[in-house]
Amino acid sequence: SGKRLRVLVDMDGVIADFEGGFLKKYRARYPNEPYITLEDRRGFWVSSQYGNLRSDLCEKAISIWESKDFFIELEPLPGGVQAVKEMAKMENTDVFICTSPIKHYIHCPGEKYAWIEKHLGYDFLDQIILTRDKTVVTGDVLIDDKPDILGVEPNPSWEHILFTACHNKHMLPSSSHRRLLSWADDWRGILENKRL
Ligand code: DGP
Repeated sequence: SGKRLRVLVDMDGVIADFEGGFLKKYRARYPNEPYITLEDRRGFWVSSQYGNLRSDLCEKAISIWESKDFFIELEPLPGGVQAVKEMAKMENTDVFICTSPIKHYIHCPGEKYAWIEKHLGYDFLDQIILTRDKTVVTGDVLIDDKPDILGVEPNPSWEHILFTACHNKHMLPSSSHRRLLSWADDWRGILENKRL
């Protein structure tokens, strides 16, 4: 058909290595405290799992991503930046980075813009959508590692493609989700399928 395809790509856990960046900085700041390896991560909320390990570790975990330079210093996940650049060059395709900033807003939103400029280039700053509710954003696909994407719109326009991450890889195959196992997986096939 002649219609353009709108692809929404999440940032943390999809193109930026939030989990790896968190663990590295948590261990550096709290070298004598217990931690959860990426292999043992379960559940989307890092602070919940750390709080279950020991109640005071919840706020220690939060202190990491609320710190200056946490978001700008996240490493790109393998293949993510290249895939997004490639996607953006495809015919009849509009790509947006759709990301939820944390509510401690002093550093995070600006550093997310800086990360996009650094890794995807200045022109990509036009493609950023910062929202705490992705259900009100319209699109054909949303590539996101969060298993439950909820908000005020009960029937979002996008199909949620679950991007595999350490915290969701053990989840049983869900009838409501197709998966992208990594950026080496067939994201082009998913896009071509959505164009039909
Ligand atoms: P998104 O990936 O766009 O859904 O954004 C979710 C953000 O929340 C991302 O920056 C990761 C962060 N995050 C991960 N675990 C926790 C947590 O336990 N508490 C809070 N407040 N944020 C978390």
